[in-house]
Amino acid sequence: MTMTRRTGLKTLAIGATLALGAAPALAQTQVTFQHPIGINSHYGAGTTAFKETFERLTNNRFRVVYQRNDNERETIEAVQIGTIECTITSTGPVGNFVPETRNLDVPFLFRDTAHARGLLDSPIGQELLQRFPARGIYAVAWLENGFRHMTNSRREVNSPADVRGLKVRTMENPVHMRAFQTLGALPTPMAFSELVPALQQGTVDGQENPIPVILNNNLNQVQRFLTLTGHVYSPALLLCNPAFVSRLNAQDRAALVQAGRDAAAANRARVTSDEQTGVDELRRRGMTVVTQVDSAAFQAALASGATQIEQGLDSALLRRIRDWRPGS
Ligand code: EAX
Repeated sequence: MTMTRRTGLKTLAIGATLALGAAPALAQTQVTFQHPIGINSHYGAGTTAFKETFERLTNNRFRVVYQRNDNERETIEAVQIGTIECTITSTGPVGNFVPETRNLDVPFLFRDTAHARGLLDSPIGQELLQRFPARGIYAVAWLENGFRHMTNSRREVNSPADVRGLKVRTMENPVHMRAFQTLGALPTPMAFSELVPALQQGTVDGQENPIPVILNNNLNQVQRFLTLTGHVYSPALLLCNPAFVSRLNAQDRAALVQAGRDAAAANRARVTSDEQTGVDELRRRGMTVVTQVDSAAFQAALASGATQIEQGLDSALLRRIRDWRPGS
């Protein structure tokens, strides 16, 4: 295997050792894909589907290589400067790059998964994707992280009152931080890469994430209590470096778009299956799970702080999202 380097993209000559009468070596361009949580996860299902489709539709002129990176802000910056080609990230830190996406991070904004997925696939969701190029990022597709739930190692959380005083790790997301402040918690923003050590050392008592993340990252090993708050929907995005995309010919660009669609479908299917089986699995791993949650109380507690939580957001867009119905 020989390596040559050209404009940051790696071109690989495969079969260079096959000297005698061999067909000329197939030049392959490497597409470096980074995201957290590993390949055996809801994000990994997206990456695997993307790889399969993109390599097939480009006749293996490209090779998608996955690398784990649990710091989403870092992977977005790497996509912007072109040290990697693509990433899958939650909207957690994305608002720091494309502030319009923060509108999606409001607690209890989406009624259910169908509302969230439908809205993101609708013109409203697609319009938001068009806000990325101006910030040096090509947004390929909406993927999914899932509805977020609370875990902690101090006590069972059954109502908003139980959250008061808990040190809770949040994503680097001011909307989420304001929401937990409203509940009387002490929010600490940090990258996912710092979460497990912070929980082990007791820097924070708890955190909140969708079942696929808690499951696939074995957070049951550092957290005792899980409460199915479902307090906010967590979208994810497949983002690529604009220069990489602009170098693609029309056929390869179409392959990228199709690979994005297949990635979204595989990712969502994995979230659905993790959510169906994950709670029992986490209970089996020893977590104490609170399923009967007073969701109305959480919604009321957060509604009392709505002005503060939604400050600086687009109230007209929030109304459109809340009012969205399939076919509307
Ligand atoms: O995107 O930071 C988080 O809690 C995210 O949910 C995680 O990185 C997966």
